[in-house]
Amino acid sequence: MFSEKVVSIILGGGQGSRLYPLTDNRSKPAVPIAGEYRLVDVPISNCINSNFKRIFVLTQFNSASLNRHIKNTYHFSFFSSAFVDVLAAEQTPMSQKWFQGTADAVRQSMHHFLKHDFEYFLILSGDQLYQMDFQLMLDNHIEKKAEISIATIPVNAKDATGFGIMKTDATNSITSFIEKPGKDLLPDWKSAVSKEMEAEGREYLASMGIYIFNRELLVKLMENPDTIDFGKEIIPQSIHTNKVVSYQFEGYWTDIGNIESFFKANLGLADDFPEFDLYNRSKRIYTNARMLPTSKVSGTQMFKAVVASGCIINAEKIEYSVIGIRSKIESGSTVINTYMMGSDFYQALEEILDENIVNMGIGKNCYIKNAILDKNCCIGDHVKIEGGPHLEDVDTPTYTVRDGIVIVKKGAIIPSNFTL
Ligand code: ADQ
Ligand code: ADP
Repeated sequence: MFSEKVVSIILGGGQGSRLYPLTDNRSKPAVPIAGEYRLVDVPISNCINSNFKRIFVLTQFNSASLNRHIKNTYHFSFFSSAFVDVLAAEQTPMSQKWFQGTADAVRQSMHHFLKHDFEYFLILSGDQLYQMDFQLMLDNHIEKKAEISIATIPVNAKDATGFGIMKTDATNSITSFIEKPGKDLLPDWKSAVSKEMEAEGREYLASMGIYIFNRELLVKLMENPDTIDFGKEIIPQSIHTNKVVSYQFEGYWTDIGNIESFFKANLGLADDFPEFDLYNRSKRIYTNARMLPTSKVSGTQMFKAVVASGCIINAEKIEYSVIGIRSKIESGSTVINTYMMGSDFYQALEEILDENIVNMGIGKNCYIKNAILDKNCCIGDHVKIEGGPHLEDVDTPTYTVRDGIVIVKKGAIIPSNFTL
């Protein structure tokens, strides 16, 4: 049985331009992370682990890979009314437009939610890495008789400008809120935090973009068509008229909304003790059970390497990298600081033996550093791709450079002897 009180809504992304080119031909929730998961698996798994099993994923465009992933992954018992449904922006007689923002996405989809019996909306972002028990947040919401709860986390001044920042009173009710304050405004927004947080310089209380709303209140707030975003309009307006409470989270949480943070969060999984813990049974992250064969490795020196299932690796060296499902890396190749997403399928043997075809994966004697290789990349022999601050941002048909990270696009063919 699951909690009948809650319907969860995952905001699966607007245009996804900050994650371009990973979002070029798939919706943001379908972006592969950590070698064998998709971004959307994180919030969905947190919901399931919290026993909130009626879940909607709102996305700006319908992608085949997202639908396939959800359909193949989240099966509930025939007798259960648990579900994960993808709702893509759609034209209706009432609305002809794409989702204009987070609140607008919820407004346009409201008729789907209200078909269910529930008391609370749980609203989540789709691009964050964290493991959180939302039931504890709901308990706090009920105990405090809140109308809206916002999950919060102390952050430092550098990060504070990218988040909603708030101040609270002694009972943790939110008294003021500012969305993404400029540097000049920051000094006014410090909060009293624990000694530990103060020592780390984390003195600003940030919104994690995770909200609980009492059902009737959110329905009422949605009646005003001018409210587009939760962070810009709904939350700042509500703190003056409703009881809005902060629920402080103590664990690891990171926003992975842009290429740099996405890259760091993935490579962080190769640390000795990753902050995002994929090995904890009670905080399990679910994904498609693909029944892939085990990975096969030969002659490779590996240092801090995360290797997913179904790989065939004959590389010379892999260092501080995440190697995704069905990856192939040939002999003599070195891969450093790289997230290789892997492949959607294995090539047929006759294709692999055809000398005129650049095979999927990384060929012989390549050197790949500071890069993201999207799914199904075909990298020839003797290819050198080295990202770093020396590279300017650029977008080509086969690769993009952002913040010194080279992103080889999905299915791109990089011919032998290519150098970057
Ligand atoms: P941001 O993350 O900047 O700040 P936003 O861009 O609105 O806010 O994204 C929130 C979530 O909604 C993301 O997962 C995003 O992909 C998704 N989203 C955005 N536009 C969407 C649309 N049109 N349709 C569907 N989904 C959409 C918010 C809050 C801050 C808070 C940070 C924490 O506004 O107050 O500090 O989250 O990350
Ligand atoms: P995954 O969760 O494994 O990434 P997806 O559903 O996104 O799964 O896509 C991978 C699946 O798509 C493969 O298991 C394969 O069945 C199929 N597939 C995609 N592209 C091809 C292709 N070009 N040839 C054969 N199968 C393909």
